[in-house]
Amino acid sequence: MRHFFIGDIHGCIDEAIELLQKFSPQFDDKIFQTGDFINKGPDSIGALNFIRENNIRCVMGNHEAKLLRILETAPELRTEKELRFLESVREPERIAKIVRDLPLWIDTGKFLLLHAGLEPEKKSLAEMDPKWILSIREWNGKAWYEQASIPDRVVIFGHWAMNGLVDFPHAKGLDTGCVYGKLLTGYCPEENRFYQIPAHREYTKGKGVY
Ligand SMILES: [Mn+2]
Repeated sequence: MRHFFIGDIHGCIDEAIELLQKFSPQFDDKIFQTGDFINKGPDSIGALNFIRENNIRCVMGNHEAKLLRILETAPELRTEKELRFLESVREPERIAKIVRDLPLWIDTGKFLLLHAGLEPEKKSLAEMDPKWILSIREWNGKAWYEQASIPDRVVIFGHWAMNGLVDFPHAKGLDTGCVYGKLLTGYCPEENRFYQIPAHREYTKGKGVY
């Protein structure tokens, strides 16, 4: 049995399919994804179907959380930007039904999967503010993973495309900016191997906001 962790897909379905083909899953392999499989890129619905068809276990990303937040807002109070978000994911209600149940983290006993990272200065995940689990990059000007870890766990995360691949014994960062025309990354700990697929194109401009 192997574990395979896929980074932030953001609707880049062609690259996601290629990445999984490259890994070539066997029946007893367990596949996971770091969240943010929707929005920004070309095909959020395709990404949702990909996740479901391949029994991929995901955590909540900030973009899934944002979708739920917008849908909870009364329609007349939604901003232009929020309306564009709903339009771009095409079937927001259908996606919401699935992402509503996504956990903030998945703990396998060896690996701890979450979207962005750990809130430093907190002893356990339960004490951490979900806001940070979904969105942290730096804390006091330094990367969170230089200041936080969980004993006996490798933390697997995404979210920080601008920072790129992170490869420390206690933390692996898998968002390598596929939607920004860079790479889609997967990680298999049993093989100690990162799998990567180059983006077919630049789907959206970074604008410094990743
Ligand atoms: Mn994110």
